[in-house]
Amino acid sequence: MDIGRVQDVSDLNDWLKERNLNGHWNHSDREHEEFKPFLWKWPEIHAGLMKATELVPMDMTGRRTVQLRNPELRGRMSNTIHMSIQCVMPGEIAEAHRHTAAAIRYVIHGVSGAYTVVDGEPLPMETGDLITTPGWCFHDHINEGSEPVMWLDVLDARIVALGRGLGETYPGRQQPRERAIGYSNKTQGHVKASWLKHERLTPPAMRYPWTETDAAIQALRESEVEPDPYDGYHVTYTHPINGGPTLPTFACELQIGSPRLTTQDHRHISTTIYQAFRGSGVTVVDGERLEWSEGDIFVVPPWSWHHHENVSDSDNILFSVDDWPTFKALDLYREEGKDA
Ligand code: GTQ
Ligand code: FE2
Repeated sequence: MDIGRVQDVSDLNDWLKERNLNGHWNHSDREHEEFKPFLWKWPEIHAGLMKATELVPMDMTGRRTVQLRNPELRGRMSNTIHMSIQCVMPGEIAEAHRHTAAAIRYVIHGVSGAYTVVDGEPLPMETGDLITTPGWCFHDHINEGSEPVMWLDVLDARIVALGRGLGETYPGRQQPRERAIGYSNKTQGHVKASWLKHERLTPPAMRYPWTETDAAIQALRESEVEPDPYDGYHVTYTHPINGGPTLPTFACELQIGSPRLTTQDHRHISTTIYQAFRGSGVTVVDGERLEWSEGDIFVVPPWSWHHHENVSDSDNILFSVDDWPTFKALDLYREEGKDA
């Protein structure tokens, strides 16, 4: 069509569309990036993953994972962070590679003799441990134990994809294990080797053992401090160098809900993905009741009002990942609380 023959707005919309242009008044072509809360049941994730251990050998896939996908987002779980469940069977190796995306592993079923090896250091995987794999560190996963090891993977893959994610394989299936177990925690945790320069801006791979996390939440639970009105007794796993959130792009957090606790509603611009680590409860998101049992995973989309209810007589524990560090770094973070 020639511009001279355009008579009305509809003609103009067509004319623009033919040229890969669009008027701001014409909203119909806008890509849909909003999504609703969603919950995945653990028995289904587990059954699918166990079947994959029979049908999908490690040489068919670099990683044997089941990805969580939000029905409203094509092939994605959220617009920023991504979660999968991974299993490595006894004797198996998930071969070494690295990528610009940073990852964490939260161990659901730990096994003595299972390790994630990050830049030459084996990090043991026991139940409830959190292990970081900062961006561009080589990592492979090995299981020298006698049971399947299982964990949650969380990657900042969608954030990295704002540009373009890069990755490469290691020359060889496995890295040599040239560092002692516990080396990074011991030398870059409470005390630091003062004469060694840390060239990387990203933190070293760290292991946050469950025994220490559990001790921290129990100490808070038994203290006189008032819990957070929105999240109860809530902790953030700290970045070992700057004391801030776990990774530059997202924070790993954990909260304990005491029996019959109902938190207040709030909303924030960040996305939160929860895993019910222990016990059961209900999270109400924009009026929708997500009833969760142990192992279930659910996502609270940005700017959705939500609160948590512990309707049982025992404590529950939610593990979560939240992309708030990305928003704060860009001065985009907003949050609102509703007073009870
Ligand atoms: O274990 O290295 O779920 O690279 C997705 C990409 C896990 C891993 C995932 C990965 C990994
Ligand atoms: Fe990886």
